[in-house]
Amino acid sequence: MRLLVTGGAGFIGSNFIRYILNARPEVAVINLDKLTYAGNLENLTGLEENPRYTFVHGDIGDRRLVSEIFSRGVDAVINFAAESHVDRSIMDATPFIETNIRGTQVLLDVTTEWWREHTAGGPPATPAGPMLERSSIRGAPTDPPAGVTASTTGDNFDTAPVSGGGNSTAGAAGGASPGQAGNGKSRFNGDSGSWEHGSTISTKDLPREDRGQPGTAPAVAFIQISTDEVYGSLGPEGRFTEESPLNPSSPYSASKAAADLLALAYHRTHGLPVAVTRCSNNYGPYQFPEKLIPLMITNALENRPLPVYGDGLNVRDWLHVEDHCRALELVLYRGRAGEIYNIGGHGERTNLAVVRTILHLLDKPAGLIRFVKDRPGHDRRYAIDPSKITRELGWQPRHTFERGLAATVEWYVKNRPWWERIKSGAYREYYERMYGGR
Ligand code: NAD
Ligand code: TDX
Repeated sequence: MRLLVTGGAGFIGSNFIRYILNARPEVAVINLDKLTYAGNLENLTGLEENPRYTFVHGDIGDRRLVSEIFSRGVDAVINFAAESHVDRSIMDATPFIETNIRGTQVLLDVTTEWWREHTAGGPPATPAGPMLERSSIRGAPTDPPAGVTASTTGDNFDTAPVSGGGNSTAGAAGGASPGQAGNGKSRFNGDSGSWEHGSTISTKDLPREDRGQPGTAPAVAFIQISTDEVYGSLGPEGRFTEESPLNPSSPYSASKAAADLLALAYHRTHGLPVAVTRCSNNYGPYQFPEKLIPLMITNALENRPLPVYGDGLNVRDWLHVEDHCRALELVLYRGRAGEIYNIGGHGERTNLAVVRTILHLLDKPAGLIRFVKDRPGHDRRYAIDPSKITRELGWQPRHTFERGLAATVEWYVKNRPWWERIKSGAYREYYERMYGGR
């Protein structure tokens, strides 16, 4: 099965790619990522030579590029790509609207086009239900189209060869690969509209169709990765269910809510087998140090102040990223089209409790905590009721917050060069703008 994973150079996407390649030998991943400030190819170190992994540098809003990727074979899409930081959306909502809404629309359009073309007689009358029969049908691999003009972003992109996973034997694994030139990569030049190195890619060099193995086909064609933030803020009681009304507070969460509704509308209108997942706050390795947990760990390690918004009593429901990845695997293989699945780790904590635990784990003084001006529109409490995914797909979180947080702190201690490079770069400028006047 060939999965198009968007935003795979970010925190959750990169964890998912590692997870799924390890868990599912029949899966090959194409990672489409724009490499914004949050995209970091170092998150995927070690996968470069993996024949089941391909990186494409580009924008999900680039229709031509997305169509080109589909023409080379895709069985399902998982859309992680997004502008993901609430504080940035307060400073400038524009990229949030562009990527989270318009980008998602382009992905949905192209996926729907593919779905129509490859579903005999058009979309099914009753869209719900597994797509087992259709899963192995994909666009026949073709040469890169002659005369492809520059992408709308003007991006160039590199592709490492795609190999069919599972029972596919052709492709790059251990031998000649499409357009391979020395470093094992072909490069599409969006400006000239041509493939560089490796002359033309011949159809016979492209990987054969992976027809999947019994039980290994996707149940849905498109998973939209959403967030509990679309539900807005809770009071001290209650938890979000899939039926809770949408009531987003920030430009970020409003853009995610719009994308959810678009995805569900493409299911209802066009029959595209879509599932929407809404998870709570993730934590774990490779999280960009602008989000609460990695920011606090890295600041504490540098003996810098820990900026806590407002009174620090806002509550988030923490989910270890690996538990999230397992939930997504289940939705991919067994989820029902047209459904929403809430994913939460039963990990409600106040921000202050999280920060104090981090300081304790690092043996740093509580005096590092600084209460700073609150975030405008700051949601007070999130809490997810994950009983639907537990009931229907048998998912349960495996990480307790205490153990997961301790392991995460340890990861940041051991991987100092990873976050130091981020913090010493463009991030510093942003950090000044965000916290300078607070
Ligand atoms: P992230 O910011 O770490 O990564 C986002 C990735 O998307 C980056 O690699 C970035 O380069 C890429 N990207 C951005 N715009 C793009 C575009 N136009 N085209 C292609 N790639 C683009 O985000 P994350 O924390 O990994 O979140 C992933 C998804 O999960 C997002 O959709 C987010 O809304 C959702 N989510 C995250 C959390 C969380 O706690 N981190 C919780 C709930 C939901
Ligand atoms: O410096 C800080 N100080 C602070 O008190 C930061 C960065 C955050 N906070 C607070 C704000 C929130 O109450 O910590 C909490 C968590 O903040 P973030 O890490 O920014 O996450 P949040 O706003 O809850 O959103 C996250 O979870 C839902 C992700 O960033 C979103 O992508 C996801 O949809």
